[in-house]
Amino acid sequence: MARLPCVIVFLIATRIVAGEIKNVGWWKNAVFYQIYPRSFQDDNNDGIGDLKGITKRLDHFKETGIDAVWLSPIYASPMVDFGYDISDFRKIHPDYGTDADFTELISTARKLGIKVIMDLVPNHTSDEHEWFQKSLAGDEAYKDYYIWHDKPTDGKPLNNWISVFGGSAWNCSSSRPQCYFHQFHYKQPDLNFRSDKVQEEMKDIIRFWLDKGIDGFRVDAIPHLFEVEDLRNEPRTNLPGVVDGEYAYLDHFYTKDQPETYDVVKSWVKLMNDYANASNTDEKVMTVEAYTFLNKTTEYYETGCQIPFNFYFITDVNRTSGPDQFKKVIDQWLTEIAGRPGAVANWVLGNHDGSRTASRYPGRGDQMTMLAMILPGVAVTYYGEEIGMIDKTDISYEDTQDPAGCNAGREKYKEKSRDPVRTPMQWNDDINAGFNQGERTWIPVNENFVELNLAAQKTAKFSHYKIYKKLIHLRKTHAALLTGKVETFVSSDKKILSVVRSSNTESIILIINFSDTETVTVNLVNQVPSIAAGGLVEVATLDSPINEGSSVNLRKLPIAPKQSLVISAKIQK
Ligand SMILES: *[C@@H]1O[C@H](CO)[C@@H](O)[C@H](O)[C@H]1NC(C)=O
Ligand SMILES: *[C@@H]1O[C@H](CO)[C@@H](O)[C@H](O)[C@H]1NC(C)=O
Ligand SMILES: *[C@@H]1O[C@H](CO)[C@@H](O)[C@H](O)[C@H]1NC(C)=O
Ligand SMILES: *[C@@H]1O[C@H](CO)[C@@H](O)[C@H](O)[C@H]1NC(C)=O
Ligand SMILES: *[C@@H]1O[C@H](CO)[C@@H](O)[C@H](O)[C@H]1NC(C)=O
Ligand SMILES: CC(=O)N[C@H]1CO[C@H](CO)[C@@H](O)[C@@H]1O
Repeated sequence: MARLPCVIVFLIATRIVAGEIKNVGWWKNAVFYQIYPRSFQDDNNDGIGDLKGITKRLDHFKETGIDAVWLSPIYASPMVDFGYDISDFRKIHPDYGTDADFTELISTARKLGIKVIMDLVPNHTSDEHEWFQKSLAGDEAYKDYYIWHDKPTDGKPLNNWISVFGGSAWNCSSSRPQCYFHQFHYKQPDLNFRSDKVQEEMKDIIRFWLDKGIDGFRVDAIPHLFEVEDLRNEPRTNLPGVVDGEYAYLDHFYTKDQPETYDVVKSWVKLMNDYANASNTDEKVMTVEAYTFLNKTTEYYETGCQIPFNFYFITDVNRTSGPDQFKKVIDQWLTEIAGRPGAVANWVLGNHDGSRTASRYPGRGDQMTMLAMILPGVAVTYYGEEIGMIDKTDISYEDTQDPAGCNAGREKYKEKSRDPVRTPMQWNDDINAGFNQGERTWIPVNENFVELNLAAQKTAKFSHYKIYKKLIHLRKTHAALLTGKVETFVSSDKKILSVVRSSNTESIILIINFSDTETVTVNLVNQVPSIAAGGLVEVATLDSPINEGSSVNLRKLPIAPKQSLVISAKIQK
């Protein structure tokens, strides 16, 4: 009898605490920031950025108004593909620190209100992973963890599938008389997601990191998760100049975008929701990297995944694109969103695989930041872009670290190496740009750090950083940007793009002059008849003749070459 009250109390307590996901939708207007851990901050002066370094720099995000950071892989790995080849999904690579360092990072971030997202690399493991070693040895429990097929007796390849890195996607092993499938490097064997055991392993890994207090995952190269079971040959693309063995030689209808992939993502999202619900934590977030057709990328919204990355500002427009092409890229995503209830847009400007925004758009980096920040939904920033860092294009072959660059050889490494976008963060004008105080850095610092650094931009009257920070402030304080509708316009002379966000009382208008040579005069009141003729300039690009804080006549607004303005205007009743 004496025990009964305890049981009752326990049940009541459970009912009160469990069963609620907190802060649902916290991410809907958030700014996400990608940290490349090797290059962010090196605390122990070994030349490589680390977790302790990131923890010490978390104030930067708080001060700037960044809501969430995602860390590129920090897991144990032989580093054949800089951490995208994982040998233990639960261990942290010693280059980056210890479990204790990670715990400290998470708890400090939580105190500051900054969310932390981790990379999840599910398509394969390293061939040094113990699962593969056991699978290779024919261990019954691990036999089906990877995609194995019998070696053809005639010595021909199993089928015509080609790996993303080139060459056959099959490796016929000597110790197990079968061949395993690898979408990427042969040292990255693909996991078999048709095995329930593999599915459970991956869920355990997700739970493992959720238990450490993280806020979600960014899932890497998701379209490659499944391939057809019957190993049909893929058809040729017949692209000119592409030879057999190159990835572009085939159309990847049978090794990409399979319907089963969406079911797996759905099961992960459900796991994260159930987890948040049971532990009464804030909503967990999933972002996916899915380079594929627009309709296949946005299909991930149907799984409950909140942020299928929108890379169209990276892949479909460039410095020569006009306002029409920008409008098309913006409108097509917004149209897809409109057809998917609950979906929120997102805009990615750069990442560790491409070229930096300020290099892709010379003199127009701030314009791109303005687009990502003024358009509705989530804005995603790659580290260093808040200060307009540019590619370091003069890294020598000897100093090259990226395997993609090294493998291309001395003649061609510059075409392939991604090192130029991975140089140390430029904090200040001290030794090694404040990245560390050591003798060396794992990859050279861009010499322009003497002028181009965060500390200098904080003290300057106008700077890339000040523009970036002001834009975040606007997003958080103006209803037009939080929940307002969006319209896009191209002027009749095809020189000006405007993005207009409106609440009931105010419009926030981004105007971009695409002309490199002449000042264009626009009449915004013609485009948005409800606004007052007097506007306030909230943000202006650096050498704009019209400064922040100026009052302007929206019926006759001159925009200098290459300049952009963000203006607020009241709606007239
Ligand atoms: C959260 O858990 C409660 C109680 O278990 C359940 O009733 C509710 O439907 C769950 N909510 C979500 C969003 O999963
Ligand atoms: C896979 O192929 C590579 C290159 O041909 C070879 O060096 C390697 O040993 C193979 N791996 C296995 C497990 O057979
Ligand atoms: C998706 O887009 C591709 C390429 O634009 C197109 O071929 C395909 O028919 C579309 N699928 C659906 C279901 O609309
Ligand atoms: C920009 O895009 C256009 C059209 O897609 C393409 O023809 C051109 O080569 C690209 N320019 C650069 C610098 O990438
Ligand atoms: C855009 O820049 C061009 C080139 O300097 C200039 O002629 C034009 O007037 C500018 N547009 C606006 C709207 O001011
Ligand atoms: C889904 C997944 O993990 N994809 C990854 C497969 O491997 C390549 C090469 O390492 C990565 O770039 C992908 O992101």
